[in-house]
Amino acid sequence: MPDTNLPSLVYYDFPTSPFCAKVRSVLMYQRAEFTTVNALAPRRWLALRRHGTGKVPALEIDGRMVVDSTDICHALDALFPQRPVIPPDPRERALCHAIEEWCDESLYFIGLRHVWLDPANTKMVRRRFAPGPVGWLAWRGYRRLICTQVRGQGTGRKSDAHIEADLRRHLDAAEALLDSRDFLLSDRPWLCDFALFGQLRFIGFAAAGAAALALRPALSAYSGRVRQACGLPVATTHTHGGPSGTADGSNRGAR
Ligand SMILES: N[C@@H](CCC(=O)N[C@@H](CS)C(=O)NCC(=O)O)C(=O)O
Repeated sequence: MPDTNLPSLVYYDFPTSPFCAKVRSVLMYQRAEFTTVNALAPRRWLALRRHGTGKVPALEIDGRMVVDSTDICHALDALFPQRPVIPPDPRERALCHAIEEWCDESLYFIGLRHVWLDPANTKMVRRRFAPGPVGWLAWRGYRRLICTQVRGQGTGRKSDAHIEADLRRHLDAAEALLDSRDFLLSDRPWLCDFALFGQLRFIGFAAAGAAALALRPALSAYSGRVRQACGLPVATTHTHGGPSGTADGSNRGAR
């Protein structure tokens, strides 16, 4: 018989999104029971536009739509106190927040630029959309949206060499933060770890990102530890091309 004390969780997912990887890994870490839905199916997408920001991830908790990966993870932290993701100590909590924001608001744009603006990845991205003219139009429209975002934010206006140096500095920082620890703040993962895991995974989908990460075995081992904590298979995570899921929203290879 289903446990009626458990909340009903309906998770709006897209396999390649770094923010979805963050929330999905938190859900799995917490051993939550949830239903995953295709966020790009027209009916779901309309629900997202009506009740949220129109972005993924989103999580319906007992019928209440929560949007933005940070808000979702805070809501999950409250729902599953036996496996918290927000540190109780105020200083650790503040650090966790600052690192999470760095991942979400800074690292993300490097991944976005690599994946969408580097011609080396065009074919890989196009394959995620349906074949034929409708898929082509969807890909073109989404690409235009992303290019506008990345150029407006500034990362899309930098040269390849500039971005390479930025990424190197970020990855140096991630390695230095880890030092000899298993996770960023302690011997167990907190929300900042799930955020970094999601962005490293996304950066690794791009050819240049995968090449940069291949030189960082400490970061690959770290991603492996996060996966293990979530009960995910410890596979090679930084693989150019990413999971096999497609932009039709199917969840094949979402992990
Ligand atoms: N701050 C948001 C960012 C979410 C986000 O940008 N999601 C992207 C996918 S990676 C999206 O839905 N983009 C579609 C759009 O901008 O319309 C979060 O943490 O959830």
